[in-house]
Amino acid sequence: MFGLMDQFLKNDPITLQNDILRHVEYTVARSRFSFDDFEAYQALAHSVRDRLIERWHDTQVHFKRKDPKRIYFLSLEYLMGRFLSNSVINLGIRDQYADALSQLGFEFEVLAEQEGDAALGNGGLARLSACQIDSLATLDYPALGYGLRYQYGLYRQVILDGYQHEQPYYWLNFGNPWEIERIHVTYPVKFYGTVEEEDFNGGKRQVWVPKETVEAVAYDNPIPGYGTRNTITLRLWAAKPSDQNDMESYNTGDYIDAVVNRRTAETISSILYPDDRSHQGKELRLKQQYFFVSASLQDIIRRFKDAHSNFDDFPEKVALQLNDTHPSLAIVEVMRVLIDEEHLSWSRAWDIVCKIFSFTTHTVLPEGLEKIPVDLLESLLPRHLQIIYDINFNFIEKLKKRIGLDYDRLSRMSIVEEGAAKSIRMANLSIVCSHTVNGVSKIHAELLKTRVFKDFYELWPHKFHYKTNGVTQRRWIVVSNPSLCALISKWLGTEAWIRNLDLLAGLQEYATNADLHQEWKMVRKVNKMRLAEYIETMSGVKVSVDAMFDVQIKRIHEYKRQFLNILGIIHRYDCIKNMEKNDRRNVVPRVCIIGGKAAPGYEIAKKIIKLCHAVAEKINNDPDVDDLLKLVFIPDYNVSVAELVIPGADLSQHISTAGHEASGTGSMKFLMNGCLLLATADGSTIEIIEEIGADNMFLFGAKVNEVPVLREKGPALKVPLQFARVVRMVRNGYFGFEDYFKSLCDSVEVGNDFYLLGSDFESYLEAQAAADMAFVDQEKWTQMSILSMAGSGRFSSDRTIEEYAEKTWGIEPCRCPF
Ligand code: DL6
Repeated sequence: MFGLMDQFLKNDPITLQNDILRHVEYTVARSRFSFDDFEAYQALAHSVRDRLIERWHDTQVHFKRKDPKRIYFLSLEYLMGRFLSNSVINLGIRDQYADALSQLGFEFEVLAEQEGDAALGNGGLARLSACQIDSLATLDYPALGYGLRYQYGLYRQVILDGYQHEQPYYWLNFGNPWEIERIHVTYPVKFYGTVEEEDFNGGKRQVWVPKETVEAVAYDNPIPGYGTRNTITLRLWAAKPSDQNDMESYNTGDYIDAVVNRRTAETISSILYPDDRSHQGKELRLKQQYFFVSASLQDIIRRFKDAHSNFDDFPEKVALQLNDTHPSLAIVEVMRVLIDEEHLSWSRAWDIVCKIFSFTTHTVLPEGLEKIPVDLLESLLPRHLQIIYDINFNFIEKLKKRIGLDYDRLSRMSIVEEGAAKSIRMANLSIVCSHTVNGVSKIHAELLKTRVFKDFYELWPHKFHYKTNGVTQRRWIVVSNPSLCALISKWLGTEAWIRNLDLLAGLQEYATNADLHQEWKMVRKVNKMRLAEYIETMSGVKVSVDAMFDVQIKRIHEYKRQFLNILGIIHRYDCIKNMEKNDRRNVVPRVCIIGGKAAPGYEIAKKIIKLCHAVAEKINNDPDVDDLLKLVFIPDYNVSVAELVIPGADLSQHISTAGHEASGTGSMKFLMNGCLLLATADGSTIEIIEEIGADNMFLFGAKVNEVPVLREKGPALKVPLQFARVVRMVRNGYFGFEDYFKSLCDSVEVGNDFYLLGSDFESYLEAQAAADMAFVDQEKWTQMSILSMAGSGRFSSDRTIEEYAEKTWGIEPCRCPF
């Protein structure tokens, strides 16, 4: 069957050109004789989408026929970025499209720039989901990702006078050719109401009588694998009004109100919550979580029932991955559906639940652990609250038998947190009900076992594992750094590394090869020129590509210590200013680049952004330093900006206080692009050291176990004079705005410096000085750069996903035949 239908759509330049023109005329509805870049992009995207759909259909048919165990990946956030370049590369038809377009008078790269980012997430967790979806498709796993189709993605960051302002990002304004609306795939999702008791089979049972219904409509985004025909689905749900609510209003003649009320249904999927630190029990957030979980489970159960009649087979066919606690209501919903709708006994339902869920946590911060107020749950999902109480009762009874009446521990481990405001601890619920709890790096797993979830680890050590994060080389080398991609393939003599990143190790033997050095430097220079041009356009600052490009791009958080970076820059500036003119010749020129968004309500993070601008203003306009030091803030950091910045970076900073970054994935992207790391021994950096060696990086700072000891010292902690001096410069208004920066300075005063900027400052400066020295010796630097990228093989998300598939989900590849 596949032989006959293979390649229904051809990919030769003439066919592609006709295809694009046909879409200009009939999809975009512009004349094929006159259309602009954006219209050309739209037509191009539709032409690519046709090819995606063909493979996607074939994959779904194949999966249906084979009926393998599937992994359902539940995540409230995905930072997909742009689709065009990634799609044509994974489909293997980028060059054909580039040829076809050039004959039509368009340039592929120019059209690719027309696309906006799909920014349906906040930070690391959300980008990780996107990388993992790419790997699931590439490795042929029978997978389906579920999420929410927010109409407002992550806010746009606008900088006015150095202050961050947030602007809504209505990303669907110009349409979205990459999704397919499935109007026939809709499910009712219910809220509110009461729980009634009714007679059933000679006994009693609880029945939820909901009060409000919202329809979930599926929007499918085909995700192509690389080097395979497999194209899997990312299914995002949008909320639409349901006719079921309105009958009464219409009957009472309240037509206008009824129509206005319908519109409120749509708010459920309208907006992404913009804070990645904590969620303070907001009703809309809970509605979003349940809406997405309920629709996804109806879809999953419908698919299972199409081919099976006995729920005891469910764990043979279904694995459910909880991407952090955000989707953990899924556990309760499966219990409810199995008991209340499918009429299974509690113990049969519980047995199934315990076999299907795995949970990955992405934080070590206590404020990152979600809690849902009981009164909110009681009003929105009364039956679910009952089920949670029952799960907790059974758990605590069993626990008492294991550990006795240790009330402190029982209360710490309880799913229900007692107190003035009673709440449900979603992490405890997820651990109790999942067969596996995964951390995202080796050190993160250790912290989970010894600190965050110590009680649970002691009870169930077998549940605790880790899968070190990874990122996809398709996006982070092939799409974003085409010249490096070509160079690697040339020197390895194969493109096989695009599916097997371990092959990069083959470059180690050429680390001192003069020809490679020359080509390497050329590639890096071109990428730096591209970045310099972007910097000038964005900020008006001209930078020299001979300077070291030193980058820190990530969400702004106190623990990520962008403030430490800025204080280091002030120190560098201060040193240059205080130098004799002649000595300035020995200074290694630097361009310091910082980018990232602060959560809208995170005051200190917003002050860090303002400080960066205030310092930049001073330095960039000081003729004394000239090209020796520049500081630029890149606004509105997102996936596409990262694709441009990372290939142009010489040095990147990953400088969180040890024990705070669960993993970190930015470092992996920089590493793959031959950028050297300046880092603390935190998160996945510890494993990066194992792969490339401490000699090829610039490490500094307190180790994880030293951090609590240093904190204990409090006011007795020693901080270097240089630190006190640079903080004083900020405090005394050297950069202006002294009142505004006061609380920021207070946060690092001795005795108050929770993130230990002061005690790490000296070793931070030493690491920076070592980076300067290494940069002077360009041959040595290039060698370190080659060895960094050659050692990055372990940090492919393909490796992570294979580990999940084998060790956690128990699934096998299911490859669609060509
Ligand atoms: O696991 C992906 C990513 C880690 O690399 C980061 O270290 C971690 O901060 C991030 N967490 C989040 C928000 N977490 N929650 N919940 O993005 O996850």
